[in-house]
Amino acid sequence: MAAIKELYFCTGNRHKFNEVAEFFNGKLKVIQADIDVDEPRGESFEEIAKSCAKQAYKKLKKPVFVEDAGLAIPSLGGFPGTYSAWVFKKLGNDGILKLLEGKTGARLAAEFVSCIGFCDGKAIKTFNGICKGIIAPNCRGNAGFGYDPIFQPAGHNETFAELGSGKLAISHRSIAVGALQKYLRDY
Ligand code: ITT
Repeated sequence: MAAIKELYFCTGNRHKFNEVAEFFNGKLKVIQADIDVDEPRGESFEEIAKSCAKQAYKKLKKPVFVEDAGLAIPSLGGFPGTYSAWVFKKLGNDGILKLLEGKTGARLAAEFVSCIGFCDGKAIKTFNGICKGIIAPNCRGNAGFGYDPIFQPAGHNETFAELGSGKLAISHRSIAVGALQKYLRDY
């Protein structure tokens, strides 16, 4: 990683920040910037990430990235998608499990999506990560946050909340941050 030694991550979510900092493992100093940006409603993860990155740069005047993430369940039309934060507050994991009650097989398919928006005042770049899996029949595990107890990544018998730090090796967030890291290498 050449020119950039430290980078601001604009987020109010400490769990997301910790996962990203752990990913970089000191190779890049990540500084949390808990500043307010307006998330446009009804847009894609990508559009939200671009808009928030632009706003964050305007406020900080330093290279910064944001991440818009969420859970998408194809059999529910991609719900909760970009509304994941609001739905988690209102329905929680039990609410999602109720919506899927009695469903089996492919109808339990789900994916975690991460879109990172990076802005340095010259350009806005986005980096995407997807982790596919299924919604588990009940909440399992104590690690992580948000929907981690109900998400079982493909090829694993444990939920993200049971995998603990093992989440880092395969998560949507790690894939997107890995792409950002690659971009910064030739920055
Ligand atoms: P910032 O926008 O301030 O970064 P946020 O919590 O609103 O924080 P997102 O919009 O990216 O973050 O994520 C929406 C919600 O999706 C988040 O609050 C969690 O409930 C859930 N979520 C995102 N990533 C997750 C993950 O890795 N594990 C579990 N739940 C996750």
